[in-house]
Amino acid sequence: GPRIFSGVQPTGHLTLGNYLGAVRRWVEVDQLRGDALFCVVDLHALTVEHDPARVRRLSRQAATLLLAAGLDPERCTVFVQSHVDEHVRLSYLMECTASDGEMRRMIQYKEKSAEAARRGESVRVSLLTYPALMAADILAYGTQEVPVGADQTQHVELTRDLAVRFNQRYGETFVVPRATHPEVAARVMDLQDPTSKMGKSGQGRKTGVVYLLDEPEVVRKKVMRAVTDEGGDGGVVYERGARPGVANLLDVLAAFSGGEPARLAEGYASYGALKRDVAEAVVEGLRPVRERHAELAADRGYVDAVLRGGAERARGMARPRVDAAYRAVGLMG
Ligand code: AQP
Repeated sequence: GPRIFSGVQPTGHLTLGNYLGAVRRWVEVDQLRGDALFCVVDLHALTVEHDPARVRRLSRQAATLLLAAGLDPERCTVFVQSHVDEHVRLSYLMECTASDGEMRRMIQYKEKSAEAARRGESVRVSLLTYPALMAADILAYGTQEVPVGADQTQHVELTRDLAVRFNQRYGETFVVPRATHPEVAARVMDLQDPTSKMGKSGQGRKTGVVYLLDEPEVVRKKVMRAVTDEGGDGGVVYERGARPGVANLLDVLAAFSGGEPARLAEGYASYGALKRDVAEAVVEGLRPVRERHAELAADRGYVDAVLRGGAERARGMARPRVDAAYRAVGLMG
């Protein structure tokens, strides 16, 4: 099967967006058909103001959740980015391949640097160079496919550009990867602000964000209070542009129950009935993940052993290519 790589940042508690946009497909599709690596990308969590103890805690939680969701260490490689030095080694070569202009054009950089400025915080250099590290994450493994949510498209495009440029300048070294996205719910929106992506970072727990570890009662409340759009009396229609709140709920429902969001809409006379079904679908869909997480969280030894084994395997896969890249650019090796 194809070589597959993807990751999740320990910048907050994992969300329904992470699950539907990425993790669920890693479990149900990618680990079965490919030679796949999944990574808790902890170095990326240091690009914005962070609390060391929290990052450490969230990294362990994210790894535990990946296993709870069904990643099977017998079928794929699960590890923590900072355990494998090759990522940082290659990141530097990517910084030497990219231009500052292409880094500054990244939407995530623009948004997060503006956010830092609003809060009166300085912008870390690593926030700008983030895509170089992400390119290294992907290219180190000869990755062919990168299963991600729609928000990561731009970074994967840049990764492709860097791979092509490096190969042209220094000789064939990297595989040029492509992004893959789920058919529905590639971009789950915030329930309170359906024009923004449901995101995990930021302080405190947000009411528009469903976390994978939320209790069923909390999930129900959040969904029932989701912002909907004007005009529910005429029934429920799927219109992403004009009715983003309702479209988001229909996407989530479709992701769990199957079927087309526009078709599902036809079955509802009111927003209330739709929300009740969405709430139950999410609660039931996340229940096995939450239960398995509770079991695994009690077994630190198991999770640690998986991550140690994963890092060792990942290192073995990355090292030859990163060494080759070092030689190719003219380092003595
Ligand atoms: N809302 C989403 N809908 C669909 N897919 C999503 N992903 C993230 N949010 C959504 C996908 O999940 C994978 C891991 O994401 P990440 O850890 O890089 O992104 P994040 O949760 O958005 O984390 P941040 O950047 O810490 O949060 P915010 O945005 O709040 O600043 C990726 O495949 C991503 O596409």
